[in-house]
Amino acid sequence: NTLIALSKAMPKTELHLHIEGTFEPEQMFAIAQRNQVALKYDSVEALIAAYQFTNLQDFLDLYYQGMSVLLHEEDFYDLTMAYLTKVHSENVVHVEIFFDPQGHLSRDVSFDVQIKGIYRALQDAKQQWGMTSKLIMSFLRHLSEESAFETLALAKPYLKWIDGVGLDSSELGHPPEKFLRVFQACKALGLKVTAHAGEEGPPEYVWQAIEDIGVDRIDHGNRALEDNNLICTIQQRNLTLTVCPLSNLKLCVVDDMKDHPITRMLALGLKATVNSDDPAYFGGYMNDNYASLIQHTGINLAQLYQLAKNGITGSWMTRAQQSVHL
Ligand code: ES4
Ligand code: ZN
Repeated sequence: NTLIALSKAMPKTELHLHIEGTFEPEQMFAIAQRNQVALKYDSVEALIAAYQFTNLQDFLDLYYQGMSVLLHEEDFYDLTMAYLTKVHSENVVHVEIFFDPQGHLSRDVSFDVQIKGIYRALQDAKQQWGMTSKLIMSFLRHLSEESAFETLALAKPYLKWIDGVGLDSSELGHPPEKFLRVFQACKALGLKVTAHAGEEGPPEYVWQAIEDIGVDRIDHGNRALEDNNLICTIQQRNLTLTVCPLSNLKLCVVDDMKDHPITRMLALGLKATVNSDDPAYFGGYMNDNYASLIQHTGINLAQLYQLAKNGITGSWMTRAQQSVHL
C-alpha cells in the first residue's frame, strides 16, 4: 500500500504520549525482576491477555499497576530510551511527552529520580539522532488540587527541563475547573498548558479547558464535535487537537476505526494531529496509528500530509525550529 509507505516515510511529531504508557510487557517483567517487585501477572502472555478495556478506567487500573515497578533513575532512563529508539525508527523527529509524577510519588519514588532518568534519555536522543523534545508534567485529575500544587512545588528546581503541564487520568467527574488555580500558577511560571478533554468527558469540559484554563492545545477533543459553537471556537482560536486513533478504539471512545472522526475534524478545518497515547497498551506506535487510519478510513494523501504538518505547527517548537521540518 503506497499510502502506508508514504506515511512511514513522512517526518512526524508525537504530541500526545504518556511515557509510562510505552512500558512494553517484556521490559516491564525485566525491570520488575531486577527490582524484585512482584507483578500481578505471572507471564507476559497473561499480562497481555488483560489488555481488553471497555473504558478509560479499565485501562488506567492496569497502567498504574504497570508503572509501579519503576523505582530508580535507570528504570526511567531505560523506559524512555526504548520509546525514543522505537519512534526514531519510524521517522518521528520531535516528541512532546507526558510523565505522571504523582503516579510515582505515591510509591515514594522522588521527583528527582523520575525526571533525571527521563531527561537524560531525551538529551541522548538529541545527541545521537538530532531528535528534539519537550517534557510535559501532567497532573492526575482524580487527585486533589492540593496534591497538584505539591507536585508543582517539587518541580520548581527543574523548571528549565519542563516545557508545559497537562491534565490526565479519570476524566468523568474531574472537570478542568477543579485545577483552575494550579494552572494559573503554572502559567505565571511561563509553562505551556494542555489538558485531556472530551475523551470521555462532555463538551462542557472542553469549554472549561479553553475558556477557564486557557489551554494552548487540547488532548483528544473527540466530544467537541457534539457542540457546533465549540467547533467554531476551536477553529477561531486555531487550537491543535492531539488525536489518538488506536487509543480511541481500544478504550471504546470510537466503536469502529471506520467511524473515526479525524477526517471529519480535518474537513471542519480543525488542526487534528495523530498520536499514540499509550502505545504499549493500545496496539501500536505512531506508524501503526497512521496505518490503521489508512486501512479503515477513506483518508487520502493530502489529509495525511495535513495531519503530519499539523503535528509540526501544533508543536511547542519555535517557528524557526518548526520551519526545519516544513
Ligand atoms: C491516558 Cl488515554 C488517557 N487518558 C487519560 N489519562 C491517561 N493517562 C494515560 N493515558
Ligand atoms: Zn493521553
